[in-house]
Amino acid sequence: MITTPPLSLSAEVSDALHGGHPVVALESTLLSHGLPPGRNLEVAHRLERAVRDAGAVPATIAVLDGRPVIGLSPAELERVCAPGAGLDKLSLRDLGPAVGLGRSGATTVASTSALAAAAGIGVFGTGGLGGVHLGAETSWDVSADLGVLGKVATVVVCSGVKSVLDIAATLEVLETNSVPVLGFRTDDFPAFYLRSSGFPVPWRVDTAAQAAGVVRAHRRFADSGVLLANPVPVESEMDKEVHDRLLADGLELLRANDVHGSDVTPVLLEHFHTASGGLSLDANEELVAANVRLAAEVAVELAR
Ligand code: PSU
Ligand code: MN
Repeated sequence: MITTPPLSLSAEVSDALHGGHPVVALESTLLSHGLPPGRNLEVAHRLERAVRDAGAVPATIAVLDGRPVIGLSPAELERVCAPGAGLDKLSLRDLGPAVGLGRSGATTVASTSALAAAAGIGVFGTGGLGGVHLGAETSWDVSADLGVLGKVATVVVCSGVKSVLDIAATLEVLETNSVPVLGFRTDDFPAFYLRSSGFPVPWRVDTAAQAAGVVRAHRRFADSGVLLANPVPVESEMDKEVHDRLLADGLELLRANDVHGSDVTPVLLEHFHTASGGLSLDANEELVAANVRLAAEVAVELAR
């Protein structure tokens, strides 16, 4: 008989879910593939603290030795963040193989959303969403994050998508997938390090309670997710000229080294972090921290 390991929920997360308390899912790819070792563990702890301070229980998600873990223990968090952890980046298509073969890996927005929903967690805070890559008309590189958001009833709080992506096309695909995009206290869709991508959001909310009201109403009409787009805090936004230069160099680096597919985001992030002398790391950390705090506030509203 073929058996699949069940979800491994931490006692704290399990108790919170049974008691109807707010829980916020957190992904592990941004830690293992998006931030340097050392810094990633500090950020991981900070994110969990931010969720707790806002009155919710954090559930950081990863696959460890074939077990889908919902709510990593401190030791498991250290393992995911360790230098040379060598974890695979697991999108939703990779969950079956990783679990079936007993492997370990970090979860993306797509796989974290799916695992969180399976565990009964409906709110998820992260940094940036995957999207439609520039040149997708020939490469077909469209992140599974977009398709999964179209199918999983989750709320993803993020700072939009990076300008390395085709932002107009990404917004179109979100529309096709019936994913409402809400700007939090903004009329512009954010571009990760920058507060504005130059593209408007279709809807704006100004409070967590309003966001929760929209989510509840959306649930009556569709099973798709909701994207709550929260711009990087003003004081942490990158200088636009520096950003544009790093982006142009980064795109050239990707071309020169023939980087494709799931390696694009990690390679580009690494380039930004080194070439900006750490400025982009600070922006990255601050925006994720703000997003998970907002996610917790929305989870608290939804649990009322
Ligand atoms: N954007 C970021 N940082 C990240 C990612 C995206 O600014 O770490 C990660 C997220 O886990 C996201 C994934 O779900 O990359 C998308 O990868 P791909 O484009 O290969 O689907
Ligand atoms: Mn891709």
